[in-house]
Amino acid sequence: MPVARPETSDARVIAHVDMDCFYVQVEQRKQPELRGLPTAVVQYNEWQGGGLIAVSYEARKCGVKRSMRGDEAKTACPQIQLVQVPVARGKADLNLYRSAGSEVVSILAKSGKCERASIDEVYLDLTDAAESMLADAPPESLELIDEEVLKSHILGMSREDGDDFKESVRDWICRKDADRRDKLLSCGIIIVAELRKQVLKETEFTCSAGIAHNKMLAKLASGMNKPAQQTVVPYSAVQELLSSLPIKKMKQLGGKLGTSLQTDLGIETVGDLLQFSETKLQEHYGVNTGTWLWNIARGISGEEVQGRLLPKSHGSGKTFPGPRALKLLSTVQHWLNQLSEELSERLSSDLEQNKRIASTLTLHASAFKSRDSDSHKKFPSKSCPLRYGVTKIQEDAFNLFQAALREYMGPFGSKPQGNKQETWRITGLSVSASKIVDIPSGTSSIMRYFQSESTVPSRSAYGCVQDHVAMTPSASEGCSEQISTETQAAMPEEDTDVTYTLPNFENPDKDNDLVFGKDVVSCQSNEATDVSTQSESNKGTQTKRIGRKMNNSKEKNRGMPSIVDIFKNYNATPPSKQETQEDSTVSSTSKKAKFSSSSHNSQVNQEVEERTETDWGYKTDEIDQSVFDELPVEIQRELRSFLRPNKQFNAGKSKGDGSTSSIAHYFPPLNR
Ligand code: TTP
Repeated sequence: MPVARPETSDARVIAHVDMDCFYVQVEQRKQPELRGLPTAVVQYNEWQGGGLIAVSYEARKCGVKRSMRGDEAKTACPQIQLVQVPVARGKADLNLYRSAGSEVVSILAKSGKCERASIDEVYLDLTDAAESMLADAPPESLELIDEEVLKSHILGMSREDGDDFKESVRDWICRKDADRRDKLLSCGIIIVAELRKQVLKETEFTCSAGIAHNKMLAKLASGMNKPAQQTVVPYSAVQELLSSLPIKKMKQLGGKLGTSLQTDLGIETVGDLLQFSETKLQEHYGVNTGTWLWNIARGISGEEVQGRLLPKSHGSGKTFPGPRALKLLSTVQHWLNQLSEELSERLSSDLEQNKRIASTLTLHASAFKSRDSDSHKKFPSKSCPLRYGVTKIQEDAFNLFQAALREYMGPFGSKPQGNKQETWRITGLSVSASKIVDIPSGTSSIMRYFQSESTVPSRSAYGCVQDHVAMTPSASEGCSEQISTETQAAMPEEDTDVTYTLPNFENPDKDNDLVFGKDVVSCQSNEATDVSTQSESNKGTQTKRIGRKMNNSKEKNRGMPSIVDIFKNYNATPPSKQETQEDSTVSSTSKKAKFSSSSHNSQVNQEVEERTETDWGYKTDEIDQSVFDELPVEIQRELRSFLRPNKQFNAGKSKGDGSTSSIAHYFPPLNR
């Protein structure tokens, strides 16, 4: 079967760097006496010794696995050292690990475009650095090649029996007759080995890396030889690698799609996908996913490394498994308050350190009903515009929860149906903040405003949120529930030592503390910005938006942006005509890769979707200035002063033209 060659990505050099048993290394740096010993990090709860979340390679040799609990691990490896995750607000506190991850990122970011993919993973685009090396000091000209480079695993490298491994690697790297793509990869191998040594020297952490022509292959390779090693995928080795790669091991195929490929198409390995035409795959899975599958079978991925050193979202979550499931609104509210407090703290430091604000608050939960024929019904995720301030986040999170609960329980709510009492149990809760943008320069007092908002509650903790998180009629009822639950807010005993949290590992932003599975990710993509819920008063015939200002002029203002939306959508450099033209002239293969990547991701990965959103600018008339009322007077004045010069400009330039000016014209360019 002919294999289409990627035209755009095969001359790139991409690395995926993954820290080895990361939390264990962080703990071992803190307690050096643990180095070299079988060690595991456990979640703080005491049930059967807590759940293992990171296991050292010494412990892995004794048969200890991450799925074990502490007691099991001790049975498997009596000498194991168990270290507990730090705890704050009754839940795991991952700040220590987050900042350790940032140390690594700051070292790696010096080498090229760097994307922080999770708490301990980074993608690097080393193409420029590799090209410079190839031009100035190509590998074949080097007299000495570092030992770390010579330990690299090069997939498909031919070696005669008895050949010395390191000599073979040296020969491969220094081949004069290699094609340009492999020569660039050779430079990548040298650069990455040097970076890993630097990380070790400066942080004491070891890491492993994958080096290939695209992100997908680099990520696959980085896990192939661990710890403290690097693996290279030359283009010629791609097919062999994919032909034996179990379909579920591929990123984004670990869930339902992977299962469907196995059961519906009888596919076991990624290479098996080659049997199917693109049309056939599209018939089964839709145009975009079909094309994406066709591409990955050939090792094609158009996904670019994004220059992003900071997380794309912040999240705080907790699970309540088994008997610890929450069953009272008051306990749900208690935990939402804790989670919101942590989230607010992280938002404040992001604002202070990085001058970024988030604009969407999302609530996820996992739940089950005690007596329910529809037991597989998912607890809906809900979002609304994010308001800064602990109390506001707490209020909004709880209101979102109540709106979601009503939808989950259906029209009968928790009222008895026949002689059955419908009850719910919550097994996981998380709040997250997304759609994070830089604050445009020149808005310093706005920043001060947000900063003070994040610490000073603006109103009673249990007041109804109606101005920003506009509620459906049914949701407004929730406010009275809220007040009444406050009066009985004593914590029932079973919920006081609730269990562990897990970071989000399906999501690219896995330094969220908790994820409730892939389905939530897709749920979020449906509902993240504009949750529509059925209005009871309209008996399901009309949908209403949660998250817009509700006041007397609400009809007029429907769809008008909030103040954070303005920042979110603000782009100092709107796409130029030239960029638009370039887009329309890319080659068909690269177009395919691009299209496939972005459209597929809109379903299973939000990254590309978010990238395109920022290319949008507000028009003057689209800015509902009444949203400025959210802000203190001096800030309102500052913002209005941004708008005023433009009006004058428009008036002078061409009458009636103002409605077509983007907000980008009003702000000075960003000083990034
Ligand atoms: P991983 O990179 O998945 O694993 P790891 O770094 O521990 O080990 P490896 O060398 O195999 O890559 O996860 C990074 C950290 O995230 C890990 O050290 C602990 C944490 N983590 C959890 O808290 N819960 C989980 O379920 C997983 C998978 C990881």
